[in-house]
Amino acid sequence: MGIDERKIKEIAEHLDRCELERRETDKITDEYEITLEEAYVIQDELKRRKISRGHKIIGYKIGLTSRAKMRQMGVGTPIFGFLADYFMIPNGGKISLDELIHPKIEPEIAFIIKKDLEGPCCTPLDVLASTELIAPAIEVIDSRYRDFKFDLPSVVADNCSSSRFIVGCGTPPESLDLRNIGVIFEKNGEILKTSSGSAVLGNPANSVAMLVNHLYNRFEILPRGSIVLSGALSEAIRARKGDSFRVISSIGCASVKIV
Ligand code: 0L1
Ligand code: MG
Repeated sequence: MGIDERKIKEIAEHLDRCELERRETDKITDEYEITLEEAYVIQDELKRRKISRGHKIIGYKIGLTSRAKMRQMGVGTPIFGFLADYFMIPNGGKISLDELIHPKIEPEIAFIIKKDLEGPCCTPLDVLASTELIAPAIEVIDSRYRDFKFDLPSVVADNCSSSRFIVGCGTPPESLDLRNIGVIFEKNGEILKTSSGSAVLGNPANSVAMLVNHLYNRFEILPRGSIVLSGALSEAIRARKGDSFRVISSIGCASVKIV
């Protein structure tokens, strides 16, 4: 490893404080040379800090799930972050802009997992067999880096810009073709984008299977009860005070207001 344990703790503390104090920072690779593996170790330390403050880890998110975004970042696989309990906002609820730095909103499809899932060879079929519900969701990303300017190790260390999320009512997956779940993304009652489940790596169950195999490589499983945000269905949109966002889909709706 290029950076030692002390540096890992220092960087995790710095990113944690930036989140808690709502302040931007330069990307960490401006100061340190960090590999992707080291970035995940920093993310683990960030998770450990939150757990030590009494928070629970209630799920995971997958980022960079469109081929275009992967190409832009020069990677062949998505990236993975965790969801802490305080990230979750009730459906139809409000988020105060003052709590965040420069939030952006993404429409997503969430999975609620009913049976533990374990790699190393998890498939989309395994994911569906272990999923209780599929639900429309909204992810609020809020990179701690100035102007969302980062490289791959920096964004992974920063828990993949995770910040808040909203999950709507769910539907069991049995009767669904996930590729064809139609989704309308609205801001203040106007349609910003229409898309379908296939925008996430061809099928959002693919990205969840990749998450499970990634967790296996880190000696972890995806435990039952987890919420998984499978990836953005379209480009993230900057949120301003007074904006309302809605994800309307054939399986239900999720909404949030920024106040
Ligand atoms: O959830 C996402 O797809 C975002 C991953 C991190 C990259 C970003 O902040 O845009
Ligand atoms: Mg996302």
